Amino acid sequence: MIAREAVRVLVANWDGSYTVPSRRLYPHQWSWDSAFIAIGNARWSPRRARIELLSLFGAQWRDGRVPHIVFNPDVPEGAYFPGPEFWEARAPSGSATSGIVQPPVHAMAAWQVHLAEPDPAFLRRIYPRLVAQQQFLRTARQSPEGLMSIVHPWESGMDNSPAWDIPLAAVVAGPMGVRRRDLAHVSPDERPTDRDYERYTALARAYRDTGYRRAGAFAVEDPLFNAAYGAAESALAKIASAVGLDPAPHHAEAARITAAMVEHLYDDGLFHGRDAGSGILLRSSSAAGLVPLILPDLPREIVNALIGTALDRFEIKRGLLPSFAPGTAEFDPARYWRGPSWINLTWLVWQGLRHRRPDLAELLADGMVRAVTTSGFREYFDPFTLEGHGCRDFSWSAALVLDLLC
Ligand code: 9YW
Repeated sequence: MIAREAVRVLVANWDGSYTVPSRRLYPHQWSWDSAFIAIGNARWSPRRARIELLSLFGAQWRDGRVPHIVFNPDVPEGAYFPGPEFWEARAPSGSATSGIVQPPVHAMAAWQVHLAEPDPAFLRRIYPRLVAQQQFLRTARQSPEGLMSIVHPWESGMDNSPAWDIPLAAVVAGPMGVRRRDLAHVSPDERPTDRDYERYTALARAYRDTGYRRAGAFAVEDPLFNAAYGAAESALAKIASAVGLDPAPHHAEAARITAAMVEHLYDDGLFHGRDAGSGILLRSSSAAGLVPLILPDLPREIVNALIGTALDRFEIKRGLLPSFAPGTAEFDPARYWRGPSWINLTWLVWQGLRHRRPDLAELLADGMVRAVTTSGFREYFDPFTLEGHGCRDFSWSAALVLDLLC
């Protein structure tokens, strides 16, 4: 029943070659959404999942970057802010895009899509594009410590996480210039504030004005982003083997980034962001700090400590992972990435626990199913009451729950 409903949402949000995250709030193609959506679509239409990923990589830039939004030219100007007129960017394919990226979870998705229905031709097509995506990060975003930086909170995928409060406060806010469109669809208490948006747009404008080359006032090594990068290398190793190429460089790179993360981003039971400019660790209680559990080579004692934190500070025995630890001053159970549970974040940690603590993974799987059964495929959920927030019929909530059920 839930699986059938999930497929209904994915079908309703399909636009011919990709799936919108939500019809009204997010009417274009988003990068990491497409990866999660492909993982779900692989369960009932592997062909659709392959098309989803290939269409996203069709808008890859010459430097290898995969833009965080690919705009649909048929959507009226002004339906989404900031739209193509703000970003002023175009992929070699001719598509209008943004100029920033999102966590590189796509290699992981490509491998899952292949597992659902083996297709070496698909793997051969997507592999060089996935490699180029990683190469862009190594070339444009790597610090001397070997970690990858994000240059905008939107690149973390967790826009208004309290983890960014300090580095974002250093950004000089500019005028937004245009009316926000999100508030036409969802309540202001569930979204980032106008002050946040003034800083987001100032940062994006500054990056745009360097031709998307030089970071502005925000450069942070985020644990979720770096974990996704490392997990991508592990997935690329499997893909390389499947297409008859040498997996060894990918294994080596996965091991290297894992070690660098443990050395520079880990402290006291959790991974944290680090300011790439000052090298200062940005200690916070974001659930992004648990996502390195997806790294296969994480040392055993770190795994155990993360599990301890997940149990004590994130209370995952309740079945849902809050995006920020309850019991902190910043925690807000209804405001976007400042506390609510998100299916993608919970799914990533579920992946990390599956082979290490199947008992806990099962609790999270049950919790995700309970959330959507109680409140529908909402964008995010109160981690205690399971009340749904944000938009309805949200694609990755449907896709990832479908993955769990199959
Ligand atoms: C925005 C589409 C995106 C997600 C992000 C999430 C939100 C707001 O929605 O971003 O306008 O881009 O924070 O992770 O990809 O679902």
